[in-house]
Amino acid sequence: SNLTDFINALPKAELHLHIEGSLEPEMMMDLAIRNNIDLPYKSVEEIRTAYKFSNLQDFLDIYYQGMNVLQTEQDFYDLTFAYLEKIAKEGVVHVEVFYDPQGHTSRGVAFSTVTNGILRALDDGQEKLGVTSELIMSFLRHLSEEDAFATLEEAKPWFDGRIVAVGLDSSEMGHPPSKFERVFNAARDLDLKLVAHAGEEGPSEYVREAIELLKIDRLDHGNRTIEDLALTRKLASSGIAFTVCPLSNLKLCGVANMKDHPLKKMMQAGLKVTVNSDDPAYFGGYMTANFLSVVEALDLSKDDIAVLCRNSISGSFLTDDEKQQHL
Ligand code: ES4
Ligand code: ZN
Repeated sequence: SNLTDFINALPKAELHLHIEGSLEPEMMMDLAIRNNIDLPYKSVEEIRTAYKFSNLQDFLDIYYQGMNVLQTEQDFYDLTFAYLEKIAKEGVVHVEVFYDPQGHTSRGVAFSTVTNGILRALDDGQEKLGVTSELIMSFLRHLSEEDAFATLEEAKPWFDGRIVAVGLDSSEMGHPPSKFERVFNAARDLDLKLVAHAGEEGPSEYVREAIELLKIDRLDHGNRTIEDLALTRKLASSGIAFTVCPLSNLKLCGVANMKDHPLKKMMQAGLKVTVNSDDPAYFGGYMTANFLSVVEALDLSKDDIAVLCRNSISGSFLTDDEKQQHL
């Protein structure tokens, strides 16, 4: 349609994408066969039927199960390149990809296998599709600080510009940002950029901790920030970018209806909001679908859409010169 074409035509960056969450049921079945992995599903339809979640943990259980089919460097390459092919058609010119190394090393797949497979696809994506990219390593917050430190240590050979940032994801409730203050200090000392999921299910207090204790450069989700007016004002004036994921919030029951989504209120409060897909294979859509979902439910204007796209470029970790090329 006209609106889809308008969205696709605007240059934009995806800043919140878990590459393991781009594993489509078809590829899951193919890789299960290729790697001789037992799946608790007999068909693609059965997989899709299992994707009914009532909260974040429901989803994470299925997501960690699904990633078991990823075994070889080629699997990580295929996963990543398939994602890049999809978003190249949606006007995404740059992506900052998250991955969860602990979700793989804990089941015996080497850090180097995972990382090198993803990076080889990102290189090919730049060369063959013209999509630039950066890689962000996320710590699983349900695991220990010690485990995160060990992962940081193992990643050091890739801190020469291949892994540019660390993030914090997985089960939010009961695992506040404060648990990782020392790990984030160590990552900052290594000149890495810092991001963290906060205020997805957790309270605005977790957002405050991510800002004040972890001193993050960008906030993932942050939906519940606006429950704290003083914090909202502070983050509006700081200009930190928020990576909001509308279809994710709907599928994980953060909002009962897309009309209840806080994105427009966040924009009106002066926050630098961006639109992202989170785990597109699980939540029902890639970038354009996420834009359409909020544009329709919240009656956003074409100007609003253009602002969201510009925010994604300015909120990225590209250099000022690189940003200028897209703005
Ligand atoms: C995630 Cl939606 C979401 N929230 C937290 N952690 C995650 N890992 C992958 N998707
Ligand atoms: Zn996420």
